[in-house]
Amino acid sequence: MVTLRINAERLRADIEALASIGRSPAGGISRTSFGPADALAREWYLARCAEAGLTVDVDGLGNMVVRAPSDTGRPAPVCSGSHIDTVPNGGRLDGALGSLAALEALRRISETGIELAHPVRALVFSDEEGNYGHLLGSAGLRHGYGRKQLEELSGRDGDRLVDALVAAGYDLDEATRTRVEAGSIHAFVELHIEQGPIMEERGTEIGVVTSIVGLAGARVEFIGSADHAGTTPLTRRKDALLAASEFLQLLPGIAHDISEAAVVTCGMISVDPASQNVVPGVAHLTLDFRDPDWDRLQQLAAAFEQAARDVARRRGLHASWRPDSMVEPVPLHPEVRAAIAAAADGLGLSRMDIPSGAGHDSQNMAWLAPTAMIFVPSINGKSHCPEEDTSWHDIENGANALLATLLALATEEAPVTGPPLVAIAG
Ligand code: HGY
Ligand code: MN
Ligand code: MN
Repeated sequence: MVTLRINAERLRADIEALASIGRSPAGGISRTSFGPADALAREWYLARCAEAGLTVDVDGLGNMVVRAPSDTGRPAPVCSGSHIDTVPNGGRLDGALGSLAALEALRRISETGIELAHPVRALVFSDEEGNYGHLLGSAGLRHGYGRKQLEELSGRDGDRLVDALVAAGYDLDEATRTRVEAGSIHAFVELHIEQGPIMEERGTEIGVVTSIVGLAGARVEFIGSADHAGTTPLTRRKDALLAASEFLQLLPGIAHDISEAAVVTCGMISVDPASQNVVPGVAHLTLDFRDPDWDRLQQLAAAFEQAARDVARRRGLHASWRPDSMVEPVPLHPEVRAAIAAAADGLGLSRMDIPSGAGHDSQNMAWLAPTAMIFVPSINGKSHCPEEDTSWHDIENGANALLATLLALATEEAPVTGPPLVAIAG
């Protein structure tokens, strides 16, 4: 058995350095994919890789794949990684931890020159936070995007993905060629913060993630009539915001009737025109909804759309519903989970099985390679906000569990014989 530990000081310095890029005045970190802070973070990351003598390939969607110069890709590599983009005013660990721990693991492996049966690679996926599309970079690796599909994707600010890609120096033809064949990766492991309160409440050091929730969303518009706020009687208005408000109040009840595990969120709302003295003519909403069950996720989508149409009709307005592409819930791979559990046990760390209510790139990687995830506790369960944090002790434990898992997979001490998800699900 190969025993190796990460360099905790170096990992901490990296986490702190990356956290200084994209600091927002509101106290958190804003590194929207393909924006200026994301570009600086990528530059910083590439410099860390160069400093360590590692080679980086960047694909047409900006996914970064890091390898030792001796790695020819044969036999198939064991990969690990996460993302360095953030939500607006987010925390310093969501994605950053798994990206930097994977780099640290690869650095330790390459500086010690351990003999492995499979090379180890570190990955950083683009736009995991879905400014332009749920788990954009890993979705590209999984199924590829055609030019028309890329052209249809737009971000929170209404900007088009293709314009953002071109402005950031990417080639759109290359973007459409981004794809990985199922089976070309031996195994994939992602370290991530839990982003919820359960591990901390139980005092558990390592989470062995069993499954990842299904993700869906939509852009909804209520189209009424803009009118004078002083002269239009309340009975004669077609107020788009009031319709939106009635619709939003219905959503938790609809969700609960379909599934006790479902969650639904409206995180963005805007009206048009936006003026204190004008009745809103149009209200634009974004919805995010999730469920661990694929059929129920589709039922939720149908029920929410119907509710929007019913509210609009009752009030004499129109509703439009533009669905995001849905991401299926996935079970994680039993053999990779077993490798994580054995690594935690070998390090003397307490562990528990835990499902993920957050989305992750592993959700796409599971279709390409046997995949599993490691969680570490989140302080007060906070995430997607500036308070997001994990103790340095838990970070070190998680990174060591990741390194031990990667080594066990890469030396074949932990055999992975099972197929990726496509065959399990089939
Ligand atoms: O939204 C999510 O679950 C993830 O953090 N992208
Ligand atoms: Mn996130
Ligand atoms: Mn994340």
